[in-house]
Amino acid sequence: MNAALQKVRRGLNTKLGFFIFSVVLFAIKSYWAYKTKFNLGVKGGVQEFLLAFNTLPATIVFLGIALYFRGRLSYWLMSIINILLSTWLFANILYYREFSDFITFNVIKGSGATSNNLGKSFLGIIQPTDFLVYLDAILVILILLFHVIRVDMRYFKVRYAATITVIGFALFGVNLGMAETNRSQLLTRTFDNNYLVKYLGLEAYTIYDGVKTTHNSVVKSQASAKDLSPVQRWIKKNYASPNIQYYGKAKGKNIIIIHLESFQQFLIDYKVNGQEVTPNLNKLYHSSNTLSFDNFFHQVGQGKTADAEMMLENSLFGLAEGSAMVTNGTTNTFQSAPALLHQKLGYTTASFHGDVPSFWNRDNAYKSFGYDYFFSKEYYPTTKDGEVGYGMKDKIFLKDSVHYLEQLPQPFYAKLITVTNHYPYLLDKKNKTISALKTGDDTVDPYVQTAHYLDQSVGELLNYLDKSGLRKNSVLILYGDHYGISDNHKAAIAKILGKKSVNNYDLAMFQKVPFMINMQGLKGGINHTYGGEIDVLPTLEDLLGISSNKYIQFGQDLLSKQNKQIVPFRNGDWVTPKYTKYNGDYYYTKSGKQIKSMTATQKKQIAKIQKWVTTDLGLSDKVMNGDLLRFYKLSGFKKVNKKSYTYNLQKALKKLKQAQKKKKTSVKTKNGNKTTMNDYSTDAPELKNSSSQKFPTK
Ligand code: GP9
Ligand code: MN
Repeated sequence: MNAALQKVRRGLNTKLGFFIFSVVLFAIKSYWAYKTKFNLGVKGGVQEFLLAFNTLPATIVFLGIALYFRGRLSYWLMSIINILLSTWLFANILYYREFSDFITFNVIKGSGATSNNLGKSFLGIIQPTDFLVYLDAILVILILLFHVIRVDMRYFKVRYAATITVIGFALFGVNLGMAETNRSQLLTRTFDNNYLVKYLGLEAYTIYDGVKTTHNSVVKSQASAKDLSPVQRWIKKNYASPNIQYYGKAKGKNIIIIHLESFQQFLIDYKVNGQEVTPNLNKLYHSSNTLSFDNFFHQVGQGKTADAEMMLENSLFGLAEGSAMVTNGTTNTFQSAPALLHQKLGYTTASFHGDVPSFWNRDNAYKSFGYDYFFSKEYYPTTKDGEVGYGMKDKIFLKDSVHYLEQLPQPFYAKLITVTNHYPYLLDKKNKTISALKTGDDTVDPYVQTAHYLDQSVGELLNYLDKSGLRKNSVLILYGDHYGISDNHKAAIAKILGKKSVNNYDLAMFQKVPFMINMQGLKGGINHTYGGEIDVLPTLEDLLGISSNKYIQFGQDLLSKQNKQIVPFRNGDWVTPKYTKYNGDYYYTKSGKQIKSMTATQKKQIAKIQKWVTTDLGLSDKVMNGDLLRFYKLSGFKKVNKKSYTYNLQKALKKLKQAQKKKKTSVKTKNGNKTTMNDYSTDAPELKNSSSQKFPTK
């Protein structure tokens, strides 16, 4: 035994021995992290093997860099590289916990837009065991500091170092080969980052992502007008012509979009201890003047809220990675809802959000979309204790938004983006008026409490709309932007659904979010059409009577009889009324039964759906990545001039004042220039002495 230990020690006293020791520790650590910190969906022996094996090549190559250096420097360099790689792993663990995905260069590039807030939620989600990713680095450093081993000062030939690098690359070759056999087109299909990490490891994934990001900027410079032809053909072929029963029914009405943050469909009619979580939304959902969709899915990728916005404003998908609003929002040309409605129908357009304007690059992207106004946090009075998580509490936000809403010349298109019902569902005691769930998962349990708060906030807004008379000439559109409970919380989801466990079918159906259109005189009811966020704009265009197959939009009017009812998820999975594909498994949509072996006909049908989904997403990506709308002349539409928009507080307030003089149709003007805010009542405890609220004037 002693002799063996001696041998190990002697081995560690050589540089090569120390290197191997570091590599093995790092590989074990990475494997541990893959197994416990991520949800990579490893299935079968080959994948299990690769998950362990893929930790080696990159570690050998990266730590091996130190071998090219001499003496002590070489040892310390190895430790520094270890710390850097570990930090990258650490960052990914945190990011993954929030977004179920890995960090991409596009996310980093856009971090100026998101960093304001990410820190806040990350602090709340760190777990003590996350720090174990530094364990091996610390161990190695202690060994060096306390001279447990001798530093091998001998010259390590470059030839040997190069051999080790080559071994690293060769092992990577083996890794890639095995991965490709198990999963063909791994690198060409870029739908899922989880696959890349599962098969190739985090480091290889990162490098791949870097190459792709560089490639993307090249793509833009190479794109040309002729790339539009396949897109136009596709759009024409898939155009679903409007439904005469609804066509133009909302003409001239204000459009009020209420963005329900992280709000899932299961909350509708859901009860906790016999108490309805969302009584106001339930009422709206069942109203005979509301078109409510019960097979409507979110389709966001990493861009979450931003992707939802991108789809709703443009009927273009977000990207497979990062947020299109961040990477392309500033630079691309768009033909978005605000600009269309303004140019075609004379709408005043505004977005409202109680967060900083830079988040998701809204302050730039909204200009490209043609939003006349963007009322972000700085436009609102500061209320003591008035914020939680990402921004203003919904009750305060919605109430204070009316101050601007009533000043918008009508008809207006206004989007109110709530935020309190956002992970990790923080809310102070005085605002909690329903019990938490009892799934035992601390991040899931308070979800219903913030959802309940959001519902009350919407209830208060609806009361105001009724009282002020605004409701009569407005269409309300409500939608949940994406899931609130991610797939990582399977046990809790099972409890919520009253099941023992959940499979991929349950998870797919768990991606449903509400979509409601409410308007006096609208023939409502629960509509079972399968659709998603990409379809909202074409549906709205139908209601406004401006539907056209000339727009480059990828959605289909949900009211159209020709709707195809194929709902692509951003990662290439999909739902149709007949089949569902989620995480590689197939199901019958109606019964939820898994399709284990397919008949030849089924194979054909499913391949056809897959092809449609891949083409749809692929062409939308072409438009986005290639900035193709810059080449597209939409008749009767003038290219948005971003420079003519400003969201600077002083300038915008001045502009709003002038606009009301020019077009005397705002609610306030019509009310004899008196505010209608007295029609708004809220029980927000923070606003008990609301007379002291001061809006910025200049
Ligand atoms: C922040 C908010 C959150 O402004 O919109 O975005 P999300 O994290 O849901 O994408
Ligand atoms: Mn969101």
